Amino acid sequence: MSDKQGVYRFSFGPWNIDEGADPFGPPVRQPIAFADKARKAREMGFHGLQFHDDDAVEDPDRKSASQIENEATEVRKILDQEGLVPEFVAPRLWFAPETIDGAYTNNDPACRQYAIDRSKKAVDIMRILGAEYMVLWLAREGTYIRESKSPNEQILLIRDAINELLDYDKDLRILIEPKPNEPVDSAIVSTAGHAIAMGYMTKDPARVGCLIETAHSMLAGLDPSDDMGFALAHEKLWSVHLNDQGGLKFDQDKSFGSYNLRHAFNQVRVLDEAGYGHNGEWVGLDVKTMRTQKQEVSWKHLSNSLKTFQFVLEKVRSLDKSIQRQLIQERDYEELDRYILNHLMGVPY
Ligand code: 3MF
Ligand code: MG
Repeated sequence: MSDKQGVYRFSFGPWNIDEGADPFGPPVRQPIAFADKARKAREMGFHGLQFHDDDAVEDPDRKSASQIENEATEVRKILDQEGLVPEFVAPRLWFAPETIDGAYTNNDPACRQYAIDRSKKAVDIMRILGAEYMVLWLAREGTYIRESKSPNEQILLIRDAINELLDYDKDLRILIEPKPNEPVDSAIVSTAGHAIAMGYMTKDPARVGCLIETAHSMLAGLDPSDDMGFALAHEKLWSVHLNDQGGLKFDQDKSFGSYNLRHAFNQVRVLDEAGYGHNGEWVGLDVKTMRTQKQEVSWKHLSNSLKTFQFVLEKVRSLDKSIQRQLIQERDYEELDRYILNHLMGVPY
């Protein structure tokens, strides 16, 4: 093992074990208590959990500071009991009536103020939990019709909102999680490039990084391993959401590698070769329970994703670099393709 090969820390969010409701049908499973999800996380070998603000404190809009403190402290106790670390807190800026037409980019200044106030509450929750950073998935920053907002202004409004949060907590680190569409038709911060450029526009770029999600890159028509590489080159890849996606459809959040093993291999290859994880960067999952899954086995997508990561990691590390180098030198990329496929299929080369 070279000194670039670290030990990974894995996380997922409580929303990743869900009740199976979709736009066409109701829940098909009973809710599972947070404490049970946390216990299951530890049993499956995860090291931490991800949070939305309201995964830790239900409906924070209606809670006083002391109620928030009490509820978040209870969650922290459960994490401590299970030996789990809270990775991040993300403000849920897409559910309240104030965010119908966007959060930081809403055309109504009162709604924009709501979004900032809610984000500050999320920072407070993050501090009580002891989470490492804030993730901003800018779910409703964008448009359904182009004429409803100015793209230029939207970017400046997001910059101003991030600046206000950076001022609110001088140690705050923010990771932007880009996604090109869904729920809005056209998101304004839609790719890794947008997210990183957004960070450079803020008053303290050193505290703004990004989180790349496999499915989000694919929905933008891009290769997730290239997006990860782009962010790594900028030293901005501070977390990932691994999952899978069967092409350009709705955001499926399938188990890691379940559609395209070679995609999975290349994501892990890019991460591992760059020494990702060495500074504590998390390998986060963002995977959805299949609606067909029964209650008692509604976490298998998580354990499967973890197993696939470990399997693919072994493939990455056992790749014969001298064969790869030689084929690159000879520019025999058909043969390189053969070698990679044989390696992935476990066929002798
Ligand atoms: C949406 C997502 C989100 C984010 C989460 C944390 C519900 O496509 O990926 O999951 O990951 O809000 O930022
Ligand atoms: Mg995600």
